[in-house]
Amino acid sequence: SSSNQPYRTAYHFQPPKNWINDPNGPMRYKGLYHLFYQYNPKGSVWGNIVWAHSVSKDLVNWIPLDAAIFPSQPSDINGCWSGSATMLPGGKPVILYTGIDPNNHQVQNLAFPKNLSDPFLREWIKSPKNPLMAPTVANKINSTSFRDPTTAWKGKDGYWRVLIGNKVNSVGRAVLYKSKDFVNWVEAKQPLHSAQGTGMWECPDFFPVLNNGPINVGLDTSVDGDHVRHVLKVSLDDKKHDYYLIGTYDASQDVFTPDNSQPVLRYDYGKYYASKTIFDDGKNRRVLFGWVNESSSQNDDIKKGWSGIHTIPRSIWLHKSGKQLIQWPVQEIENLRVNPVNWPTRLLKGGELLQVNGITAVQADVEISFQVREFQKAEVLKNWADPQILCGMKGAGVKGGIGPFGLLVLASKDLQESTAVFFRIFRYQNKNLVLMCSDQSRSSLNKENDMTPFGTFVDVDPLHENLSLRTLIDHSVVESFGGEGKACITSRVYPTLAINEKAQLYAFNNGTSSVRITRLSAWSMKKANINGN
Ligand code: DQQ
Repeated sequence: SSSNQPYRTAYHFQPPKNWINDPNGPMRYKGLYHLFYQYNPKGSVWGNIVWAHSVSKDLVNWIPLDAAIFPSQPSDINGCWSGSATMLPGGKPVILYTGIDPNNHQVQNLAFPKNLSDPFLREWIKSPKNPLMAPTVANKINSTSFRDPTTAWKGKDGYWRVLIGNKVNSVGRAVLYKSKDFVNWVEAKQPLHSAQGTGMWECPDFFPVLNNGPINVGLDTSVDGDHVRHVLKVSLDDKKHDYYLIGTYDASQDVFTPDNSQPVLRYDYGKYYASKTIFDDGKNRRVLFGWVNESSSQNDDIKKGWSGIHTIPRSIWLHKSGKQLIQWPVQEIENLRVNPVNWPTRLLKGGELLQVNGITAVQADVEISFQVREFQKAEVLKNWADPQILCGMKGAGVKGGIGPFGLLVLASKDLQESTAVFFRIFRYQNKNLVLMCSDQSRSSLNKENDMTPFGTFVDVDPLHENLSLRTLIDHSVVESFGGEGKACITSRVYPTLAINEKAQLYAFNNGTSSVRITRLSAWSMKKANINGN
């Protein structure tokens, strides 16, 4: 029950118990969404990995099915690690995944549905030719750094292409393989892309985005042409963050040239890893799935009997500037909204704290927008600083000029516990620089949790635009979207006082300047039906 399990989520994806990590092979088949995920059937720490399987009509409610892919042949006998689905012509899905073989080498395997007329795709058959890609003496691939095949895309020459994450010394690489029949794969002469000093590239993802297109419109993974740009996402094992590069894909040479040479942009500046996207041909959008690990101690995970959740799936597209991606929770999640609270426009003075009454603050969706009108009092930032470190030094309790202003979520009555999601505006090189923080340093009286604050700069000029924040609150997860999806930060928190009906929500301003709240809309969120919970 929720009284002894206060951290289980009500509308974020999780199984009833045990460890989960990466989303695997998401796809849409016969109108149903399929989500597989790395799962330990035997406990709440990583191990014994199989592909657990759930299906959904709406990306919100999920029906659990039996594990779809589990160790059964030499090429995966020590584990079925991450991989992706591809739709072959005629609407036939196939899965490429990493198997761990008897020598603990990482190899790539193919699986296909036993019965295409079953919309649940319950049973999967493995190719007798597995493994299809393997480290050999000849290819010099490191057998412990060769994993996580992408969704394949098809070139105009009729060849399928797939990327496998890899490293050579500290050079991260997206190794490219090509095939005509999806069974016989040949390594290309060079990787699609690589970067010095980045370490192992886990869970690569490679997809086209519309250049200067309408918001929220996605493309099939094989689409190419002058109207698109390409995105390469890699999960950096050394940093445990998902980074992406926007660039140009030269299909004739099979080379990707990013606009920035090193990965700097992240999908999420909080806790978020091993994500992957699909093209959703039902709604013509690209949808992003990602894993959120716990921030609690392993002992606490064992005690509560589970570990890991997924974020709300996000629509993802290229911002009109061409410089960054935009992410927004899929619109279907709004079907869980009930009992709206709307505030009239109002001033939020320096030092003010306003409670948002009338919602279930432990399980909520909040949208708030701020208008800044006086810029004189902005704190001056003399030297560039790492935004996460800035958020650590200048938490919600540190008074500023313009800001900190934002939300206190999962707050206890006396504010002994709260998580602060807020903005602070600096003057830097004669421009306004917007910092967004998700500060969980005061989120719990239990100091066993990792409570390091998160932060990023948001590319919004508050002189010309309102500054918006949307936060999805769900017991132990706080998923925030600043600047209409320009900056995302996901936090895990474990309050001891602000649990269930005791949690409260506030808007606050701890700067000296007033700011105007131009919008506050908050909803209680209904519980979703997730895997029988
Ligand atoms: N998780 C999987 C690997 C992948 C890693 C193993 C990323 O395939 O590289 O559970 O979290």
